[in-house]
Amino acid sequence: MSMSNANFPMDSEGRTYHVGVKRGELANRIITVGDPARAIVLSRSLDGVDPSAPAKSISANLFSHASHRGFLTITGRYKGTPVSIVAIGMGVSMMDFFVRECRAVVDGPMTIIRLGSCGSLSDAKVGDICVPSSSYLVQRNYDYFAEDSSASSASPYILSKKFDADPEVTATLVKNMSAQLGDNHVWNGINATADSFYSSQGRQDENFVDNNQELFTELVKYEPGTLTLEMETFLLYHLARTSTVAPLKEESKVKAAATSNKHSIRAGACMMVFAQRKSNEFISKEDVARVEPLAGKAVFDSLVEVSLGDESELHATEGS
Ligand code: R1P
Ligand code: URA
Repeated sequence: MSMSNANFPMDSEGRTYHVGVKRGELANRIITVGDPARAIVLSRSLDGVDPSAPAKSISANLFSHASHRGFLTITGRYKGTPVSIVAIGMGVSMMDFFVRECRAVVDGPMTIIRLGSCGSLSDAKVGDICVPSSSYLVQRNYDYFAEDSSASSASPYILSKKFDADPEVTATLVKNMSAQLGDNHVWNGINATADSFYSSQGRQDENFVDNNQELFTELVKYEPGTLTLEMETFLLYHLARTSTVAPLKEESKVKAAATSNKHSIRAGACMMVFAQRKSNEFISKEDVARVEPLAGKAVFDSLVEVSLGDESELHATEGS
């Protein structure tokens, strides 16, 4: 594979360096997951997929591409509307590769919804769904642990400001999740995205110095609505908030800024509770198999229900 352009590498076919997608392979409406097996489960809800086909394979009716860096893209239609499913693996770096590389090869506005798993710090039980209206980042303060650290008063974990999901996407997800799973299994609140599954999610590990015994108390004090901990949503919300309607002519910039449609990406997320951190319970395989397809349907329904925004305005800026 030979790439050109060190600033944003692409191969001779126009495929991006890590996700490996090119123009025409992705829909403007995307559901992103961590686990490729979850992507395949969700693909079974797409149009034209035979429900009796082997559960672990991708239907030949759908476009699919597995990249050399572990991203899996599946594109098809849901109730007639083009949608893509992209499995990205874990962590904020993978979310960054995914959002930037997909944005680069899709024209016009996009809606991206993450369907992930999480730990619950609240009363949400294993198998419940949390739909966060906003997310902040919990980062290990690496300097705190340095040999020569003079910052003895600094905190071992740094908490960022919150970034919001698109409110309409969030409200639609709550409604559609409730329709699939029942109101009492759907929660709406704040998510904390951590830079580790372990230390910055308050897991105790005697092999390392983590100074995280008080972390849950600190999170709830910082944001009393904190319901969940996982590893990607903050970056999705952050990149949607910083996405531009580009390229823009000067007059379009003014026009775009004057509307609510000044970002090219609308984002939302929902997570299945896999770990109940207060009771220490972990979800069973059977519960995952029951909840995943239902949650997937709710996300697809939301993706096609929410408008992409004023496409004519965004398209009008193309080629400028
Ligand atoms: C950790 O087990 C992984 O699970 C969660 C976390 O965010 C992290 O990626 O989400 P996914 O199930 O989407 O991967
Ligand atoms: N994913 C996470 O990041 N944390 C959990 O506790 C469970 C799933």
